Amino acid sequence: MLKLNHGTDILAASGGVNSIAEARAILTDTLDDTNLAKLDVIKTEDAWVKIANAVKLCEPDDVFVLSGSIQDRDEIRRRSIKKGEEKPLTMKDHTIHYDLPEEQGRIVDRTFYIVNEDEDTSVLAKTMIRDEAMEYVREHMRGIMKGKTMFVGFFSRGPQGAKLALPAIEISSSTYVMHSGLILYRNCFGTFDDQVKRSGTFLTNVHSEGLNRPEDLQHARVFMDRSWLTTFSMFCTYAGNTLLLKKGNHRMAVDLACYYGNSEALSEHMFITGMKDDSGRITWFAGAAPSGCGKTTTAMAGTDFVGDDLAQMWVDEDGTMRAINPEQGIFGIVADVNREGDPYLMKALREEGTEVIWSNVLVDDEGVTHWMGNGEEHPEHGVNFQGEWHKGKTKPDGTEIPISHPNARCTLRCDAIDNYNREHGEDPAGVPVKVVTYSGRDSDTMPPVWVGKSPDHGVVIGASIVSAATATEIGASGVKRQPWANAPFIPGPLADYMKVQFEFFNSSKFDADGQPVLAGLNYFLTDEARGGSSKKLLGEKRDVKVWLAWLAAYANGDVEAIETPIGYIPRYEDLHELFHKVIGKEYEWELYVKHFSLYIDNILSRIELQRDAFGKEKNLPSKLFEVYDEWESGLNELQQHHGSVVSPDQLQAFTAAG
Ligand code: SAT
Ligand code: MN
Repeated sequence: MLKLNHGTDILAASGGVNSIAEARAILTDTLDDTNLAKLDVIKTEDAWVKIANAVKLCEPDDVFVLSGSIQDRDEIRRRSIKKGEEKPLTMKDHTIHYDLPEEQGRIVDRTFYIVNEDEDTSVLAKTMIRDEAMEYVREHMRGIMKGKTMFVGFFSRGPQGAKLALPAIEISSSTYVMHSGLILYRNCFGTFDDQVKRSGTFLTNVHSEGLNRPEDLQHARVFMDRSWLTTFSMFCTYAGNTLLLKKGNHRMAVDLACYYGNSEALSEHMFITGMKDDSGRITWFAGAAPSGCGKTTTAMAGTDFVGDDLAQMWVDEDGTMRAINPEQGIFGIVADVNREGDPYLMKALREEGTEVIWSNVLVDDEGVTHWMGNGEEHPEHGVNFQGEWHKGKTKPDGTEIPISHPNARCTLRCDAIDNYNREHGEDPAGVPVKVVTYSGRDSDTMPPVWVGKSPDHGVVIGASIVSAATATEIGASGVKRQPWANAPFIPGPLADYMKVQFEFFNSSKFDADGQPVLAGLNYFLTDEARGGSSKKLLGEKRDVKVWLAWLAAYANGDVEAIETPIGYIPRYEDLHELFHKVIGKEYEWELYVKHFSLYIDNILSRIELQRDAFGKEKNLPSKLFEVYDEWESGLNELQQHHGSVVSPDQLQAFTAAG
């Protein structure tokens, strides 16, 4: 259980402001008339107290309240360029921001949940005891904004009024962070009080980049105070560490859904997208994937895109599962974004008319951006995430420096993307999700798509996501477990989260039509793993549309499927037709056999890996192991009849006979 408002409130204890009267006195003293008049719109007293405490702790020279007006937005952009956090590019409304070369991603090793002595947390989470974290905040954030302006913005994580939308305050001395916030989140300055009343709470985020020097990075920290719904971030700039509306608040949303959501709410690391068929029917999807495993690509493959990173989902009174995107923009990896695979995104990035903040890509002499895998010609030199760059430039260890960092990003609003469905994306009612997908990066085991036989099986598919390990993470088996692709953001014990997953998807409130189909997806099977000799993938980006189209057809009862011990897989004739119809591609039988034969030894050892790892966790629902048992005994029986590699036609015959 998570106890809210438990233990010392670090922000309040560090700032020393405990009443609205004190808060008013301090803010009246610090803010100029214009900004005080803006803040007067906010009636939520607790918000004043939080802001006053941030002022007392960080000691900024002045405070800028973001009203969300066009003038205020322009002012943030202007200041960001003046301050040097962003530089203008040749394309109108495009800017470039660089994070320090050593801070090109989430600083997982310096990210901690602040916990009370008596609290249970996930074994995967790094935690720090409240008193120690308070010491750290006091020592390192005291006066961190001296000589700087503190910006304060009011945002809604979700369409305003939506059941699971959460209001949040973002406080930062970084213009880049505030500018990103304005693009990625819905400003709710004028309605903040109503949003707080509706949701019963709000989240608070306090960040400062400090002097933004490489030598300070060792002191950089990201703290999530679970009990007081407050985050602290210091000495860093990468948005995943600083714009805590994103992953910082996602972690709190996971906590709130898990412990206060009555098993009818989920907060997931998922895209949301729709597939429209010939009749005009849209089938809505939500899908989990770890960072860098095709989540944005899948989202964009839909005809009706809604979100690419996060989803707040609930069991609705109308018997459906509903999802909203807490964000209104994308902070997307640009590596491998190209015309062929991502036409809509490329259009928004390469044609005038969209406001874009680029980060950590190469800028050439003409002020044009370039990145790896963009399918365009690259310049010989320019400036990138590590400074001056020329072709062949190497690091001290001799390895070549790529043109852009693999985690280089673009920040833009969803409605700049042609397939964004604004009507549904902005609807507080959310979209009714029919299909939930779970995918990772699996080179040799699971087929491109398979459907769980029951809600319980689907939950276990989600629990069993894996991704290829990076060079430094390779374990005995070379794969990294990524439960629900959400594990880095689950603060409490995994057992609590898993229990809610089982209860949610088995909810009796779903009507027959509203019960979502839960499926696995895998785009990363290699030729090598299916008897070939190359490491090439057995597929291409555009195939994603077909996998989604098949899932939509399956979920709507338009196609039959082949039953296997681990779930249902597509029939050849349906895929053959869909490949033609959706992407005009001839889908050969030989490729189908490679895609959908079950490699039983691989699957069994994968189940063993999961069983061993989960076996070390406390109090997991026994259902998890029961589903693994069921899969294993089915696979063993199949193997006795057909050997270790079972083709789809053997599977069909086996089920027919069985
Ligand atoms: O670094 S973040 O987690 O914020 C971005 C992402 O990978 O989704
Ligand atoms: Mn993400």
